[in-house]
Amino acid sequence: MRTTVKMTSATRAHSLLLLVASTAAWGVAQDAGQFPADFLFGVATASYQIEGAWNEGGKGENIFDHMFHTTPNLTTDGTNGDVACDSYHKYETDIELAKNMSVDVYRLSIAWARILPTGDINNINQEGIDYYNNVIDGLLANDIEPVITMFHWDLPQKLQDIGGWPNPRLADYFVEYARVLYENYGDRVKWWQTFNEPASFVAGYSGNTAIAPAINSSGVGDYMAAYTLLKAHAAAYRLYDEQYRATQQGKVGITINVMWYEPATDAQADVDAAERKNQFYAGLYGHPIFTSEGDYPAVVKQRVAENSQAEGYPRSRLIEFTPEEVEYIKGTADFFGLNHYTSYPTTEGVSGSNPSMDLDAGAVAGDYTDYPLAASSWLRSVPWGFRKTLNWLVQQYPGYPIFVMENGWSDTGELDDQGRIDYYGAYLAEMLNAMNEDGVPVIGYTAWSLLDNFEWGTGFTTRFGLHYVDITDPDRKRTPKASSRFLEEIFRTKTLPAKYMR
Ligand code: GBH
Repeated sequence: MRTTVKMTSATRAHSLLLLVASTAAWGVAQDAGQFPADFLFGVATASYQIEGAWNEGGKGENIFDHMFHTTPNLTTDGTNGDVACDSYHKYETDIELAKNMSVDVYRLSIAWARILPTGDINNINQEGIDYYNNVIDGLLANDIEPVITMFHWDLPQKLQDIGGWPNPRLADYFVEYARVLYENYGDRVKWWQTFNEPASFVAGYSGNTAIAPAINSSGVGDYMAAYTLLKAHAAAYRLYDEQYRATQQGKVGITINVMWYEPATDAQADVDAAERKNQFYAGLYGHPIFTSEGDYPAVVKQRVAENSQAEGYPRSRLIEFTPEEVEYIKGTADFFGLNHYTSYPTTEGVSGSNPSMDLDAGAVAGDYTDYPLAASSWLRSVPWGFRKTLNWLVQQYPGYPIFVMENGWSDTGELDDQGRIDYYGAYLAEMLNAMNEDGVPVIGYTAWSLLDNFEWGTGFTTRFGLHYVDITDPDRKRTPKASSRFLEEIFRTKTLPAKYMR
């Protein structure tokens, strides 16, 4: 029995009600897990992975269109996002599916090249503006609040032609794009994230062949991209703060992926290596924004500078911030958007090419082979790592509410997806433990993903959906999986069944 649950008197009455509900549903009322009444539950998607219609409605070419059209068979099954789930045409169906899951919020991303086909505001595509107006209005008409990601990796190709994110001028383009979004949607959209998973898309410059633009400038271009996106993020936040917050009264954050790197042994060298890995992977983006001192983590600055010097570079491969830039970026978020999937046992050692972020981190991530493996080779169910991640974030970045923007499990498309149910049950339990026992301020959670969508490297061979999508059907028929029913009940009752509590 849990006795340490913190409860305000305001939530007590509501919780009592839910206790009654959970008694009826599961029998063991006292052990069910309780979310706050105002907790935001929902599902998440991303434009390139669901929309399709790659050349319809006035949309410009983006870097994934370009990469997949010029380099065939990059994905495991040879698919790409040309049609994906066809959500461009089927958004009303998708809203209905979300509605059927009793969500409070729906997280989607906007395709920059649908709004600005060539990336700049000299050419604004009204059809693109209208499309997202329809989606946003459709959500609101169903009492679902939109949570919007401005950038989930699908950069307009024209901006890649001038160098992409390593070009610091991209920050100027991004802030103009953000302005168009605030102007057109800010009256109705109250939750904004600038970027989804910086660490994942700067990998497009680290030689990762499945993430566009698939440029190999490892240990150089990826740090440049990180520098630019941090300035772009800060500029978009400050624009909102200065010109829109007073009237629109929304929140602006950024979503950072934090895989958990756990020391493989008690040896100090491994403890230090795991912490370094967390700092190189998550801290590189979190530290400049969410700490009171700002700037990149000291260990990152020091190691990249030392390695660069040893390698004969005339300067650090990390583009260092001026004191003015440190101040400019510091504090530019209203919440911490978190994507969390899994954990890795970590030891001190050498990994990665020379030069690379991995080599700079000086850590080796292993594999928890005793834990359940998803269809994705990188994903195991290690629930306790979620609780550790949440506690680490509070300790590193005190004072920021955490909105979990992605968490999910891949299989090969089973409708009776018990593996996904087990994953969600266990991860939600650890999130509740972090909230109720450790006092971590988690305010929302959107599950990845509403649909079996196009997965970046593995196409449709690994499926994260709460709904099955038949990609051989021109109509892309959607079928609810058992997990969608499982989460629906949790979302509606804001209660986690007792049997999942741990
Ligand atoms: C998220 O990335 C993305 O935001 C989302 O678009 C995606 O669909 C979802 O997760 C599921 O993958 O292939 O061994 O080189 C999660 C973080 C980082 C996980 C890159 C996969 C590649 C590992 N991803 N990583 S590997």
